[in-house]
Amino acid sequence: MQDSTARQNPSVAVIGAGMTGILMAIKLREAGITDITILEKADKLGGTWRENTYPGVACDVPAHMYTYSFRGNPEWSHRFARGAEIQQYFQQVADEQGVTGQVRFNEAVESCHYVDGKWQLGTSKGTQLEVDFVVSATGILHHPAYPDIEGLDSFKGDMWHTARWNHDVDLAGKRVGIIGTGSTACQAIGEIGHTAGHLTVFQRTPQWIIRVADKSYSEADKARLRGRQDKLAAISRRYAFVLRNTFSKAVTGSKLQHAYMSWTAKRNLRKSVRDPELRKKLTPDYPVGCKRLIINNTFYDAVQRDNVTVETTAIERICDAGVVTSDGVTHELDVLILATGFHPFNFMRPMDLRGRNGQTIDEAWSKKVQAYRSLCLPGFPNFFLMLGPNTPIGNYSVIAMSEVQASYMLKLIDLWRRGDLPVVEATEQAKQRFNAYLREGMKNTVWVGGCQSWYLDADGDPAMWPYSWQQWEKELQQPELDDFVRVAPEEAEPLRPAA
Ligand code: NA7
Repeated sequence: MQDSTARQNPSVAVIGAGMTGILMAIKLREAGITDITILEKADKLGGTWRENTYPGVACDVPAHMYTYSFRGNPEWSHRFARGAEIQQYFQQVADEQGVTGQVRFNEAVESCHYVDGKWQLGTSKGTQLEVDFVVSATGILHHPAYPDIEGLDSFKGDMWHTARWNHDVDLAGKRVGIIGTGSTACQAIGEIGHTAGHLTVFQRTPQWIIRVADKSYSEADKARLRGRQDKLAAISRRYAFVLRNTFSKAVTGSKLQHAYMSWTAKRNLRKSVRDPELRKKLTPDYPVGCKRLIINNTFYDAVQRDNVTVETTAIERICDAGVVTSDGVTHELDVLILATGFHPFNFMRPMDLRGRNGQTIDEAWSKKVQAYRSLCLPGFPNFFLMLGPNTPIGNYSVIAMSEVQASYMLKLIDLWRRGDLPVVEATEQAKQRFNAYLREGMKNTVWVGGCQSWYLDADGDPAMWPYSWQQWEKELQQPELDDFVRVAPEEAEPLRPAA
């Protein structure tokens, strides 16, 4: 074990400079840890908000709640902030806090191996780094999922994924197709329905949608909030109170809240879509909230425009001219947009991550993608996975979740600094206990309602937090020492062969 002086200022590598990476850099420094290296694969920070620039991109959590608790933002233009201003907010906070200057841009971590009590990192620039701790802040939804449809590459027009928007192509007057009707597609359709000559929406599964008024903030509104972090915090708390007691409860077992949420979504569809045939096409056959509930005010209006068609016949293949559906019709297109979501279980891949004894992350996760408290992986000492498996709580702010995780993680690092933990490594038993507890809670949730969604892992189990927000906060208040390895494996007495 290192001596206590060497442990006072551990070296930490933070992988990723998105919302959680920026947060970690700030929180580590507040805890007196100064030896921090932030490695970012791209040339800008911002993560998901840097990558998603499609028309209509916005956050579906109210902006005043989708901020760091220590830095409210008086400048939001709308209740639901637009992608570009969220990106600007993160950029601004990182600049103010001196984080931007600490980021090594265009430097992806390619390998990360635990060797002799330290993490050794190799980057795309060919540099090597040795640190005590690694924080993987690589985000959940950043590996675009391309659909496995025959002939996808044969399409002769322009084609792109929503997370790789091609701003060089003007959609005005063009025949555009979009595959998918998730949160991203609904936002994009609301915008491109106005510009495309004709838009065909290829819908495999309809979604439940609710409207929440998106008020815009005037200059006077903003002026009232400038310099008033107390007021901003109060607004954030009000939104958090509402979300915790409505959406979060509705998806995790409250029958009353779920009935209300269902009524709201069904009423929205009934009131918004006049044509009964179209309404039927847009009516899901699974419980409200089973897939992530879509908060959107533009989709239903867009699909009722004369230049927009909702196509529900299954896609058979893609050909050079467009999309061929199973009824034999070829939908000729100039542009095909893939709003087909992300691979949420890839986390820090394709990084070559190896823990103790050379165990790879693929080996550790060969049976199931699981963690202890979403954050720690047995066999991977002093390694933290921000927003890891079972973090999301339905439609809640991931920033709030990250802040709770960050504070829990710093308590663990403190235990290591004081020498109370030889390494920060959850035991396999603790991980199994934690995951059994999650499975138990999952039975009461709406996510086991029989739908397909990115919430589900390869076995069809929801990788969500199945209890309340309050429970999440309470359980991450203090680490339970017994759930962690107490003797560093390399220092444990070697087992004697039986006599
Ligand atoms: P989602 O919510 O995963 O939506 C993906 C959409 O793409 C969904 O409608 C899928 O239909 C559809 N899809 C995926 N593959 C295919 C194929 N092969 N054929 C037809 N349709 C397909 O991703 P989003 O980007 O919208 O949202 C992700 C999150 O980002 C969102 O929840 C917010 O948190 C931010 P399906 O429903 O599977 O039938």
